[in-house]
Amino acid sequence: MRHDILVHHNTMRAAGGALAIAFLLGIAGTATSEEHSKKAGNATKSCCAPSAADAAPQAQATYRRSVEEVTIPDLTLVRMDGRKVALRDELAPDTPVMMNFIFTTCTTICPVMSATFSQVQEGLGGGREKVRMVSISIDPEQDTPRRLRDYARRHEAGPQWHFLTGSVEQINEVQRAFDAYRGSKFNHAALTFLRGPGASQWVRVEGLVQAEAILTEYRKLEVAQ
Ligand SMILES: [Cu+2]
Repeated sequence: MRHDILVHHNTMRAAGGALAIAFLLGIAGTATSEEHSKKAGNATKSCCAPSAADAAPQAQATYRRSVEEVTIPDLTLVRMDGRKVALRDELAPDTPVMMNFIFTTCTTICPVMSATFSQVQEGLGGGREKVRMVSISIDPEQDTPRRLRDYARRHEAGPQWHFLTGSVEQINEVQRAFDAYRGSKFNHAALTFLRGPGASQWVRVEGLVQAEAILTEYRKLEVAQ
């Protein structure tokens, strides 16, 4: 069961304003998670199929926030350094975690989300050492550890930011656990998940959010401890 809250940033930037409003029109007023998922799915389709929305995806100031219980699947994935790692260790319970799903050849929302994560680590400054950032590829057949390393370098990922891949089945299982599975990589949603140390609940942020929003959510987690 999730409790959805639509978060409005009063610092909405002029450049992002129109997009944020469009985003609001797209999802505002959804009453249930189910309906919301449907809308999120539609939004995703317009993201990755050729359409006007493809032109220039930008981070937005408004997003949907919910809190959910997630059972992390007991899987061994492959990190970009080639090492096999237990997903449950990568999402270490004693460390705050920020997580997203991406694939390296995406030309729509993933580059934006990765640029945002890059800005988030920047914004954390020295505090970045405390956090674990995890990007899981939803295109494991293409995204070899080597490709992930190149991608990480492009986004100037620090040592706290891990990229994971695995088999298609494994990756689908992880996505299902986070209610992020949309049938194929061409139909994926802009989602960021955050969890405080030792917490079982995850904050789910839906939308192509700005780094500032993720930092705000992260600080809330820190305060909550
Ligand atoms: Cu993408």
